[in-house]
Amino acid sequence: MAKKKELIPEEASCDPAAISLIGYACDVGINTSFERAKDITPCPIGAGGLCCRNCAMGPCRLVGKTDRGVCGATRETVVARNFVRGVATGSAAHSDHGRDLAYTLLEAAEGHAPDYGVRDPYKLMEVAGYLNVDTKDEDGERRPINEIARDVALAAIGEFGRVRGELLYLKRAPQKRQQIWHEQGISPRSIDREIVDLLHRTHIGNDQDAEHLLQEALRCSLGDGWGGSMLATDISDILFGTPAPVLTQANLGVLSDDEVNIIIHGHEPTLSEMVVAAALDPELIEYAKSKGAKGINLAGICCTANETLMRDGIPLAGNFLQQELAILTGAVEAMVVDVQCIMQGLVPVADKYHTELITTSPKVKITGATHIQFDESRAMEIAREIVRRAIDHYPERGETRIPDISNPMVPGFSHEYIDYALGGFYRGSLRPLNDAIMAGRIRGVVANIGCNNARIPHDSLHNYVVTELIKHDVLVVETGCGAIASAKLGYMTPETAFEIAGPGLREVCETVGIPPVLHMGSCVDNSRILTVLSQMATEGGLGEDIADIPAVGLAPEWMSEKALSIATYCVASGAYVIMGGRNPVSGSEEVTRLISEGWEEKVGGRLEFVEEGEEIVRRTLAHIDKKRAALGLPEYDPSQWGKSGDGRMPELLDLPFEERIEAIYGS
Ligand code: NFS
Repeated sequence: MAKKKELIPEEASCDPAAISLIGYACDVGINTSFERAKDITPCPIGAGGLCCRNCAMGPCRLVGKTDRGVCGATRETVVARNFVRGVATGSAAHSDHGRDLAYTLLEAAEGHAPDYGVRDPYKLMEVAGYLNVDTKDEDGERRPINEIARDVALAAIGEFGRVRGELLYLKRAPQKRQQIWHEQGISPRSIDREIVDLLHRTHIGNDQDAEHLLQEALRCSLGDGWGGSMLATDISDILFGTPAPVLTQANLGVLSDDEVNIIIHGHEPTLSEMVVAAALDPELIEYAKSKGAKGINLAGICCTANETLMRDGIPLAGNFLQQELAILTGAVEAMVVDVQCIMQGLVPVADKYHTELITTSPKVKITGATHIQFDESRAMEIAREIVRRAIDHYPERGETRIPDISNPMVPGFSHEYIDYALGGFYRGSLRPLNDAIMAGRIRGVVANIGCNNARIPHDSLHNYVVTELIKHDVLVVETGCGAIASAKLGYMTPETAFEIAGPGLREVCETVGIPPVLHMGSCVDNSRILTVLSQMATEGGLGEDIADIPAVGLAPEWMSEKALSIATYCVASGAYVIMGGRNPVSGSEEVTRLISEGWEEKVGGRLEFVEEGEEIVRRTLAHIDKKRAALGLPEYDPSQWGKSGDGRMPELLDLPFEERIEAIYGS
């Protein structure tokens, strides 16, 4: 019998906090996703998209001489159908999240959810404008905030099932982009309709033309990016505040040895914002003290973490592959989850500890977990109940092993804040960013986003590509688990610019006081990146469309279907997108061509899957330089920059005065 492969922690992750806990799990024989990824060999047929199980005549595995399924479906059709089903599911997940927030706003505005309200009225007014909601009455007087909020919520909900026309938010894209969508017939008619339409097409006996299927995937994903996700971001900002920078910490070291630790995990801010408030309640803090704890400590995992991080500075415990590891610290009294990216593997791990895993969404129950269903009308009451339960577990805590590892970070870069940082309150603008790109101080912009994937050493590709890019003067913006990887690495402080960024990027970061890697939020907040790109395109100097900008989207460790939807809407918006890991359409050369060259001809963006970090960086920089050349911008030349700025001060201060003056001003 073959010897079982051993899990080597240093090969499974490059995060020292994760490595120590993976090692511990191996020592005590607790099964985690790292162990399971080692034990389960991925099915090579499914991995390439070649297994069709859309009807009961199959599953048909199109390998070897089998080039058609029982119904006659070709490899192209099967591979494309599998891919677009992923896009539809990802769009559904993001968009349904947006819908739930719109209903929360409606409940709040109508007085049925008394714990919620409009926290950012400016954002409400802006969104009212996009959704054609009047903010003034017939006499020109400002309507009451709650009336506007109600109408905004209803208009937002209407976008999901819009009867005629197309999504209102599409007009937020540059004119040229809107024109391309119209010419290609891919402007989404409503959010839900495109998802249903795409799923309908993949039923047996429907759309059996790979290119045609992929065309609808573009439309469906646009309903996510410029619809469901953008609404999710906007309404979260209205309800919970638009993010601005805040100082906090990232990695498992944020857990506390002498406080009640509660982890919030999942994606929606609705309950977690209430848990944040409940954890500050003096009565509950006293209750925690009565159980022997010093207080209550909250930390987040995945995108719920990103939501509360961006707005409240709640520290990050870790990203997707750290969810089981957090429980292995033995220091977590409760893990409270809502929707998406929650591993069922949490249950057996939590069973070994005093940790209570609590599901809260009406859409998510996990066998073996406690279910406390969330209800907006009793939000604070439920949050308090959850916090109280966590406190009750504190006396059951045994030995803990919290890695003493965390890094400071400054998140909170909403597009509104970036505008403000670059231009101030009265003349907020992206002009300085465009100017820096045009001059070549910033070579280009990369959005590095997406998940962890247990098939790829945890955080390794995120860390590699981000380091290489900022070294080469590329400004990196991030969301999701990619952002958490960079935060843990310590890249999200302005000081990082001195140490790692290339000379031009460093000058910009010093001038504005920003990190070279900007945390822009959760995965639905990729809509913030679309907004920034649109503004850059309309600001002038970088062409007139998103496709003209020297920018690339990366998801080097992707694994979720939401990532497929994000990648597809970024391509449909004109971006070049590279995803790491396995190519899910590798079973068909034709589909691989259709999503790259094929989509580039239609919409200007292309999607590629590349496994090696070096190649991802090479293609990214080549694309940025190609776009710079097409715009007639000067060739990237880092030797021009870095002769000014605070970053040189430590080195200059060591020089005698005369030499220092000469170094600064020349002889
Ligand atoms: Ni995005 Fe966020 Fe992480 Fe991936 Fe999951 S948490 S929505 S899907 S795993 S980045």
